[in-house]
Amino acid sequence: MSATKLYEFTLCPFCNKVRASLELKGVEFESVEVSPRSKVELPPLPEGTPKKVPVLQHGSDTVADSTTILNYLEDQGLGRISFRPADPALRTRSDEIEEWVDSQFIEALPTVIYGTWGEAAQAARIVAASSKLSGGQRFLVQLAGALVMKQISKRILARNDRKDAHAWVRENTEQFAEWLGDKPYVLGDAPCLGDVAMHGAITCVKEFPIYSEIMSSPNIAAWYERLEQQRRDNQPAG
Ligand SMILES: N[C@@H](CCC(=O)N[C@@H](CS)C(=O)NCC(=O)O)C(=O)O
Repeated sequence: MSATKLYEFTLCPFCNKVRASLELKGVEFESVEVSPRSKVELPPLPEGTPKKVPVLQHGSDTVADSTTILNYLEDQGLGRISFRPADPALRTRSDEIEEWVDSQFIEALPTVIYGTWGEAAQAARIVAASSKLSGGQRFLVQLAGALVMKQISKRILARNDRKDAHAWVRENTEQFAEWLGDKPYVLGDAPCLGDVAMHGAITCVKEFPIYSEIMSSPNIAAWYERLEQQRRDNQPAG
């Protein structure tokens, strides 16, 4: 049994943030896919913690919320790299960018994962492939999930006064590309929590049409590949 477990949904961008941090750091972990409705797989959570994913279990610690988990991994000094800048001003900026990824970039993602029938069907296929249900039951549950998410996606667009989901995500990507400029990472020569969060969020849409639109920015494509290379290089042996 692995000492570190990540409880997650395959298509949850917050979970992808945590997975990105663990993989980039080279921390060995076991992924536990959680059933979206019952969430029976989740371990007992600290009192008052919402029953949401991601949840990380490390030894006797159970930690919820993607930002709290990323900071927990830094505090524990787990893995081969630290993503927290030593300089206080850079650390504040790194936290701000990480927060922007949550509140702006991830806010828009459901609208390009479930926004069209084609996207919702693709989402249903991906979720079905990672679920433990079998056959027709699996298909029906995932289809129902995709239909609900399609409605949620409409509501997200309305509350943000947006009509074109893809244009919205492209705009957010351009904002990140502007911060990145010609630097290897968003704050300079070393990746920070902002890079990790953005890398995880983009990985979440890798199998959707928006991914190629995001990658049409040469700076973003080169930056993403730089982190991917680190992820591959840091894979735990075994
Ligand atoms: N602020 C939390 C948000 C987590 C979150 O919203 N998770 C969603 C999945 S993307 C969830 O578990 N939803 C299930 C539910 O609300 O019942 C974080 O950063 O981890």
